[in-house]
Amino acid sequence: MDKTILITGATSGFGAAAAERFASAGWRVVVTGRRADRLRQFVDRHGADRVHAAAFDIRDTDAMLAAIDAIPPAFADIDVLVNNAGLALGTAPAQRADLAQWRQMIDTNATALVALTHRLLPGLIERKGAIVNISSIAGSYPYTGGNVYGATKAFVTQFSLGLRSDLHGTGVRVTSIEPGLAETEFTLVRTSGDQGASDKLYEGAHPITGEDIAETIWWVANLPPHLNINRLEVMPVSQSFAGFQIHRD
Ligand code: NDP
Ligand code: 8X3
Repeated sequence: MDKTILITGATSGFGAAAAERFASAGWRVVVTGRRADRLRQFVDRHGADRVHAAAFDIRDTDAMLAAIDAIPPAFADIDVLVNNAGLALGTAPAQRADLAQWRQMIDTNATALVALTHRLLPGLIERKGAIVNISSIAGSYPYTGGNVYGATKAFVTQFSLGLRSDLHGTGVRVTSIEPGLAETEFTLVRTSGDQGASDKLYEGAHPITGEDIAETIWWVANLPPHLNINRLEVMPVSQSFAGFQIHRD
């Protein structure tokens, strides 16, 4: 397979599973994230001829641009960009939320995603590549405490649809994948390391796994070139919809 994929947030969860999926199938994979040790382990497992690791904080645009410029020639022609790095922080309602956490979610989930996409777009157009954005059901269905996290994901979904429109005629494919309850490090991060809360949330729910979403990304990226999946909402069978809340005097 003579193709290259760049996956952000490849140190854990969906990103790590997707990196594994594509590297195992013989793609060249550029993996990014802040935890350099995990990226190095991935290179050690698959070999430096198949995997290039770029460790940076994606909120730091200069560091991100420098890391992209430093990608070795063998990995520089990126065919598929997976914008996966992201996080939720906190579950407090807006009136009790931490503004710094809100800013971190916006900077990571929205601003950084836009900056990286902007940097890679010319090459993706040249190669008729693909962009896969990891959004969330939280971008479509509001829930208490989801406030800014949900808003960043609504942004990701709408940005994906806008890109589709702008890229009309270029052959570049754009997909917004919108997962529901998935067991990764997501809840550990959201709760600032509360393993008990994370275990409790997923217990008995048979949540989505990293491998499930990796397989979804694989499917989307390997469809015949005349097909584009615009939006893909994925939930575990155990998750569905509930009603509105009503406050009474
Ligand atoms: P994880 O916490 O397991 O993985 C998140 C990844 O994002 C990590 O690799 C982390 O790398 C990276 N990341 C976070 N902040 C930064 C940063 N500032 N700079 C660089 N990399 C960063 O969670 P998931 O795999 O679940 O999350 C992946 C995506 O899926 C996110 O966008 C999330 O919002 C979305 N999602 C998750 C769902 C879920 O229920 N799990 C459901 C729907 C969507 P590192 O810490 O090494 O920097
Ligand atoms: C993660 C899904 O429902 O926890 O994006 O917000 S949810």
